[in-house]
Amino acid sequence: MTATITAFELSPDRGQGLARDMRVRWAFEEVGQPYDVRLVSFGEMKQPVHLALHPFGQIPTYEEDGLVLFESGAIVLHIAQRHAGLLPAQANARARAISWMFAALNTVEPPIVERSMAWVLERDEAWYGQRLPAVEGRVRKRLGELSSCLGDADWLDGAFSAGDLMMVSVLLRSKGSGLLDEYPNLCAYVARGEARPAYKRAFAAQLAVFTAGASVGRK
Ligand code: GTB
Repeated sequence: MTATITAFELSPDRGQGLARDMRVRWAFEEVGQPYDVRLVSFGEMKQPVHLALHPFGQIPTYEEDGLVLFESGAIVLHIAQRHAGLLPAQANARARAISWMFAALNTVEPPIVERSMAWVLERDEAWYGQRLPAVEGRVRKRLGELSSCLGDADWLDGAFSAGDLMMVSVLLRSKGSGLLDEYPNLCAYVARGEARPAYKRAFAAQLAVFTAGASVGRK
């Protein structure tokens, strides 16, 4: 049975691949599995039908054969565990790849999201300029540590894995702030992720949603 995921009917990023369905699409493409997408509006996400799938009324969700999942990390892990291509076969290497997934979501993503939410919600506040250095300092701390750990390796732990998929997805969100540019090896790492054919297919698919919406008059 083909899995169905949910995505924004109208993504605020205008199809730049920053919403969290992108990482799930990328995972499906890496393992060569088809998937269906059901688009939801902001209003629909808060209605009982969607809340039955996602307790917080968000995207993405995943449905397949009676199984319903939410949280992009859990969904990508599920895909990676069910299909070859995103997790090493060797047990310790597999556990390390999963550690990198959690590191991306639990350690690196929070300060990046905090920086991005500060820009979206607080940039007109008088105190924004005073707060920003501390917020950016927290992003720099994590990017600096990650940069040291990656060094000149292509991927975080040997071959490309779900850990890299998640880390690149998270880092992409910091691209617009300019902070990523301070770490050339991380920029190159993200570029390697974006150059993967599976990433390109996933990006094109989510961009097509925005393009189709624009052509029928949505803004
Ligand atoms: N921890 C959850 C996960 O990883 O799945 C977080 C899910 C989440 O934040 N979903 C967001 C959502 O549904 C969309 S991705 N928001 C609607 C709501 O909460 O009501 C977050 C996102 C949105 C937009 C951009 N952007 O425009 O750049 C980037 C990321």
